[in-house]
Amino acid sequence: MFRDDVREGLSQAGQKQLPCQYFYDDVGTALFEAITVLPEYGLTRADTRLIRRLAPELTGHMRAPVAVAELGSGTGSKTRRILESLACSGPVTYYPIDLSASALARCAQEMGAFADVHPIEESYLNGLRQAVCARRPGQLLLVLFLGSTIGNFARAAAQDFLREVRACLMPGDAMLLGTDLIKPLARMLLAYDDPAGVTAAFNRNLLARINRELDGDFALRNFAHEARWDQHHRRIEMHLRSLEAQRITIRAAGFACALRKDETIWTESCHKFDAEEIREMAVEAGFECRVQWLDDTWPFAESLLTA
Ligand code: AVJ
Repeated sequence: MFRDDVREGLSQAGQKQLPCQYFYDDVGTALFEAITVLPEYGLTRADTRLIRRLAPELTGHMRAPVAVAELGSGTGSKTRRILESLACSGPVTYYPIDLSASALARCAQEMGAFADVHPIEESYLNGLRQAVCARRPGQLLLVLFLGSTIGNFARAAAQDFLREVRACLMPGDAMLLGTDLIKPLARMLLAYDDPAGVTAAFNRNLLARINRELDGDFALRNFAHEARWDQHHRRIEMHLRSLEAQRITIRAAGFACALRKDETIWTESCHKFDAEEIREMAVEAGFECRVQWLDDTWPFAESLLTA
């Protein structure tokens, strides 16, 4: 719950943190849409290019009838091509799973032309379990986890997550996993700290959201956006650095905290992978990595993992 997670994250003795899932209020979702069209942020375009390439090949790996469950579907904009392609060989049932009711409503509206849509407003695994229960006899299940959202998990948690997904599936089912790959450092840092300041606004909006929804008194100009590369964990970290010593009160959480000058709040981890590592994680989780599609403009992989 937002209030409790904020209190817990900001009362940490060591590194203060705020969970990245709270980036996505309406303002944050709009800012993220803007990030996806930035020249410096090639991730979403690479994901879209690969989906355009692989969609026609999917029917070769998944015989109809197919049910598609998408984790973190958002509005489902990238999924249309996959549904269209699968619909060529039979009726498709689509379960978009997301915590945002407004995104799910738009998704149902836009995807209704290509599939029988059943939105599930739930967290990833709870939603997947609902979709598994709802699937009809003889229907294969294709789980979509696109856009390198898995990168927000720590590596061990990502491995556990893949195992949990595998445990929900039957032989013949599959998962399509999108992962951003390691690339030259300068390119990775620019993608999370663009000159136009869109990512900085996306990051600071988290403080603005606390002010809006939890009656906080963060002065946003007192915080600098920072993107760092952690070589050991092979991840980009986003932080908000306090430009001076300050005291923050969050009235709706009955809580106040002090920040030292240069102390940071850690707001997101974006782990980067290599293609072989994904294949190893798949096998470790009980999948077979059937095919990997790699983008050659922006290092990114789509991996089809079969159960
Ligand atoms: C939506 C988690 C894939 O990690 O690149 C973009 C979020 N954060 N810019 C990513 C994000 C800053 C994005 N994911």
